[in-house]
Amino acid sequence: MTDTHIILIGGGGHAKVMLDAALCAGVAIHGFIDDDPDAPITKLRGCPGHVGGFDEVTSRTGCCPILAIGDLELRARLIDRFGDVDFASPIIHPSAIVSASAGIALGGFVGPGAVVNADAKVCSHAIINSGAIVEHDVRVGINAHVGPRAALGGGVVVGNHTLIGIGAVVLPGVKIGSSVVVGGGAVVTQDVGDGETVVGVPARVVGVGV
Ligand code: JB3
Repeated sequence: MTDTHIILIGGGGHAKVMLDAALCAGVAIHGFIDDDPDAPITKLRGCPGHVGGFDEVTSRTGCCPILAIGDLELRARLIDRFGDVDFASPIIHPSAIVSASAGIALGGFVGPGAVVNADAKVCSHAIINSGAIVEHDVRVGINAHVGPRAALGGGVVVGNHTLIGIGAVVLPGVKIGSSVVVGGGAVVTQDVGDGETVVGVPARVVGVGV
């Protein structure tokens, strides 16, 4: 699919990072949607124009939105709201190392210095943030977020809408459910159930949110 007009959904800090990656990769961004027309992204050189609301995207052919907001619950709501709109191809920073055998699905983002290794699968709308490491045979679920400098060992499974916090480590083969929060800097040594929040070294369950 050739993206004609990529529209960033959101204009805050995460959108700035995505715009930066797109510009470095030579990917043209047509505009951004945000509730605030003066959102932070407008301060960036090369910032695209603020376009109208959702109708602007869903009604115009050739418009391909991509989520550029960090909040996973909001992202999940927006995915539902957009329905079967064609989302944009993933935006991948040119400094990221992505194996030829890895797969990054539509709407994904791979940040600067990230590594996605052999046979890893990153599902739609997932975020692999700056410097994160996704090792071989890992599966990152829909709309999951692997935070900056987090590291997923070989064969790890991450569920949908799950946050792996900044600098967290998940040992090889561990399975993490959906809608999980792994706290920043945690070291996950055993499987984590849906909706649980785990923190610490070794990571311990501190709450179940689902
Ligand atoms: O930690 C890192 C590396 N990045 C964080 C990222 C993952 O999440 C970042 O530091 C922030 O914590 C967060 O980035 P995000 O989501 O860009 O946060 P913020 O700077 O607050 O920008 C959110 C933007 O989304 C604001 O400009 C809001 O106006 C806008 N927004 C909120 N709700 C919305 C909606 N925009 C649209 N189009 N629709 C909405 O419903």
